[in-house]
Amino acid sequence: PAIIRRSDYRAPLWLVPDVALDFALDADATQVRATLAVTRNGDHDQPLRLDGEGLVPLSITVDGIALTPDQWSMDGSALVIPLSGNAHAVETLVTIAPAANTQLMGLYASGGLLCTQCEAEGFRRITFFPDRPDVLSRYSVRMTADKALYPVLLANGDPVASGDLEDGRHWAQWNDPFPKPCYLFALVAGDLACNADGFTTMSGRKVSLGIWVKAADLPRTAHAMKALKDSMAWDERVYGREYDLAAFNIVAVADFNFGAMENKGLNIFNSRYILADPETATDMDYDAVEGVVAHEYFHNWSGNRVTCRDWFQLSLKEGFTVFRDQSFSADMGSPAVKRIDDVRILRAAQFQEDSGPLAHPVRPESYMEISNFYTATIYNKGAEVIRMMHTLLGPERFRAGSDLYFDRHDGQAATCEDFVKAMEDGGGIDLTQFRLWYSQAGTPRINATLTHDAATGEAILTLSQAVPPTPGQPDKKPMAMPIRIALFDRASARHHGDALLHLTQAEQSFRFPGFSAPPVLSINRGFSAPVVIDSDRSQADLAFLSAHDDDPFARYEAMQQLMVNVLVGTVAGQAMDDTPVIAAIRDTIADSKLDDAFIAEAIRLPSESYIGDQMLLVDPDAIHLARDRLQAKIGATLEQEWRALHARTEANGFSLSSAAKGARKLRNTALLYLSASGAKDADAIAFAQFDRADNMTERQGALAVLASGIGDHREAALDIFYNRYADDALVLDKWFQTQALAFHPDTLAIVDALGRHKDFTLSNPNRVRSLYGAFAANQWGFHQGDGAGYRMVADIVIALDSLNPQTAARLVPPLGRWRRFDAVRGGAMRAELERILATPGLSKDVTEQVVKSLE
Ligand code: BAL
Ligand code: ZN
Repeated sequence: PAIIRRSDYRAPLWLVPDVALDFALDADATQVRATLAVTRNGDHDQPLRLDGEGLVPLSITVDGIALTPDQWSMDGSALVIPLSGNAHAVETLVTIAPAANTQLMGLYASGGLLCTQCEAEGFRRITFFPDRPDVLSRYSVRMTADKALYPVLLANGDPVASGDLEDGRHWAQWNDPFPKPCYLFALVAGDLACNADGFTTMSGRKVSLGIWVKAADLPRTAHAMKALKDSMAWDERVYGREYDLAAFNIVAVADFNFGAMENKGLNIFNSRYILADPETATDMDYDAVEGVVAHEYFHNWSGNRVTCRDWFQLSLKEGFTVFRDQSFSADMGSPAVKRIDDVRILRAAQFQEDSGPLAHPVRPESYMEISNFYTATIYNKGAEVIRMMHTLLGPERFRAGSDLYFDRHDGQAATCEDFVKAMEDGGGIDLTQFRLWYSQAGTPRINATLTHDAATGEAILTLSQAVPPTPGQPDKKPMAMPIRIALFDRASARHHGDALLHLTQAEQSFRFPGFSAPPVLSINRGFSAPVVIDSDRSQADLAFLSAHDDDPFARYEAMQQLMVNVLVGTVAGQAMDDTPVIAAIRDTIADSKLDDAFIAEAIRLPSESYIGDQMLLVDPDAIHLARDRLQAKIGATLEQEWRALHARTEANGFSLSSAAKGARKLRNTALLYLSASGAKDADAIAFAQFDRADNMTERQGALAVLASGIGDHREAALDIFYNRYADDALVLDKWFQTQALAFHPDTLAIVDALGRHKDFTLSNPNRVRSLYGAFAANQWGFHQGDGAGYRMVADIVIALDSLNPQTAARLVPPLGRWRRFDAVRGGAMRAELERILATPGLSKDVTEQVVKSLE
């Protein structure tokens, strides 16, 4: 496949200020008539070139006159029309088949609905158009459809008119006054019920809000509606951004490649990020609904009003919007726990990506298939880059920078450089060196050494940095970053305040006077920079910080590092002293000043894959054994504590308060450790929690414990769960996922059998991710034995590629980590990549991921 390069960017030759679309909707054959007002952009004699994919023009007219076959041509799948003047009206007619669209890109059918997904390049599957984000158009959209099948017709912008037709069909017209790129186009037709509400903006305009779902799902939309209204108010308060149309609609669909999509005025969501009630959604699901609703809403400014010039700038909207949704969720709940969760996700997904064959900068230089670049690097590292600017500038100057960015670029397709420049100009800062965060891939490693000069009473912190080589980038320059630290006096367990250090050089020393004795270093507080810190802090210092650090993230981190050191040492065959870990856990659960949610985060063992990430060569079996044994020992040593905690966190009645959510989290953790203790009644206690729970958090928590064991209640619980939720796709996903993630010796065979279960289907991305996405993230299961796990995932990649290449390509990266495993495993992983690559007709999505993974 061809490689698209950032350096090849050229402004569009033709612009399309206005578009009129007329859809005669039908699941099998939809007619699309598109009328484009096109204008020549600049002084050139190039023809109009319209992207298309799988389209055949049934008629083409220019200024009302039908073209003869010699007046247009196809270049590959693009339509090329020479035009004489500088402005014309070009009309095309095509027929598309939504029901046959298994890629879920363009216009497709899902559960009786017709809906669209156009980002990044799906619009070209609907009609001929310059499908690039720097062509902004005003859209007017007319839809006609069978009224019985599709009583609701929605599109971007505001509704203008509607009416009935004679043949049982009806029509609706929607206009969107804001120029937008075609990736933000959307329509939905279907039999939908509406949770209708309203919001009055800060300038007093009334906006009608609608969340559209299947009628039976209506009771599960209240949380999403609350999240939407909270988001609208938050964006006004924190960023001064007001909503701009009279209507804002959200539709939930069951089959969706992304989590959701920010189409102007008509967000389309994967139903898992809209629907929530206590019976079917965990607290994590509730939080995800809130976060994703906010994310898509915030895109109205960071993405829609100001969009991206080209797809290399994707992080301009995604990194910034993730930062915005993270900040929002922190404000709505616990900032400490939100930060811990976000860093855990960053490390699990982005640090892995950044250290492997698919590493790329936040602003990539090239791609084959842009769908492969909706990555943790673009989203999560991109958000960390914005967060660092926020840290460097402080909230007021950051706000001045964001105000300038929105004012300067409203209605434009902008670049990452435009954003940084606005931060410089608005915030009054020089970000010259900081820009490297956009161009250099790889996670910087910071070595921190603290010494003490007894003669001068100074503590001296020396930081050195190195950015590892990544594909195409063998040599790196030192980066600029904010490192927040504090130095604790051992005797008083206090410090003199945070210091924000500006690390800019390969090596830098910072001196702190006033220490008669060596202090304890708390570093990268709040995770101020997205880096790996190597420090020589002793287990005693880490234990000190895990008891006393007043920065919640740093306290959590000290605890995690304490555990990691024991686990990594054990895997390396050393006899490790685990008593500091157990003591720290005992003290943490006894600390009445800590809230339950934080305690649950702090005492949980690092994941097997995170332990693996600390090693050059991952030994999945040794890691599993070491972690399992430590968990069992913590369980057994503190058995009475776990019993007490499990009893103390039992609620009488469901609530979504932070305290109630924290108690459920801690209750599940207590159950996990109690089960690990080997106590004879643990299986029965887990089953009782499973059976009696009045909410999904506790029910699934108990199911996960039971599914990982080989106890008597395992099969019964799985059967009960299945039968109870067999008709609920989102909960059935949990049933698949829980088994795929289980620490069970037979996970491979279980997943293999689940792949043949009558409820498994390749046509639903959520189901595929629940089973195979989860399994590939289960380090012990996926990397077990003779490579059968690799073969199973490769089989799915091959089978899925012909249906939905975008989702298939997302299963490739776990196979690409072959360098990190022993020769036998690594060889087996490579062999599966080679087998995928040899498949005839492989998509460019999968080809790109596999080729890069093999390099
Ligand atoms: N723009 C794709 C989905 C999202 O990031 O909101
Ligand atoms: Zn987004």
